[in-house]
Amino acid sequence: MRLIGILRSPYVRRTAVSLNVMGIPFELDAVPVFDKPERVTPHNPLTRVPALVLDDGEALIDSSVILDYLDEIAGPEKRLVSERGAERRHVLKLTTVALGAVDKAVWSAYEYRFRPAEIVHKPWVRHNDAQVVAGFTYLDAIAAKLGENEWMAGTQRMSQADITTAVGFTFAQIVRPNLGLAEKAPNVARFAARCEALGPFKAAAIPS
Ligand SMILES: N[C@@H](CCC(=O)N[C@@H](CS)C(=O)NCC(=O)O)C(=O)O
Repeated sequence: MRLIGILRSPYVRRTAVSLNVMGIPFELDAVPVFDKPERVTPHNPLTRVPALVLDDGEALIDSSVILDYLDEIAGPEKRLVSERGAERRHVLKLTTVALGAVDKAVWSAYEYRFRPAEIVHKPWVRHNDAQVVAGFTYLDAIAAKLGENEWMAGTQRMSQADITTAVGFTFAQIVRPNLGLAEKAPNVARFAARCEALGPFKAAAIPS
């Protein structure tokens, strides 16, 4: 299978890290979507990444949909969101908080990236940034209680909540450095550093 998109995208990266954790081989096709949209559109009518092109040519789009498919093919021992029950709901809730914080960091960052400086709407940036901080503060209270080998949603092994939290935090720190996230969410910072030191994360490191 071929994963289209660059690892600087948190959506692409959480997919790549998940593939690594599950031990599913893939080829990364590092297409920068804004520079080469023509490489993405044939696989996604919205021209967004990630897209995952399967060996038979079928293209899956949107990281959450791709991860759902990967959980399906990985089987019960390797899936990153439990199949049912309270554990599934808890993993999905924490994943959604982390992903929402990522979305909001993207929205703030895009405001500066795509608008001329004189029409950046600061109240909107502040609104989004507050949600980034709120999301990671919520996760911080959970990370504060974790032992060295414990996981965010209390699962026996790493779940999607861990991957999205760590990938999301690393990304948010890069694109919103002025938010002081390491000080506001020190336990998530420590947890993200722990995850980033693991092989599946290092194998999908953000190129410098
Ligand atoms: N909900 C989507 C978000 C994907 C997304 O926004 N990707 C960005 C790259 S970080 C993108 O393709 N942006 C291009 C655009 O929206 O025009 C997912 O989880 O995959």
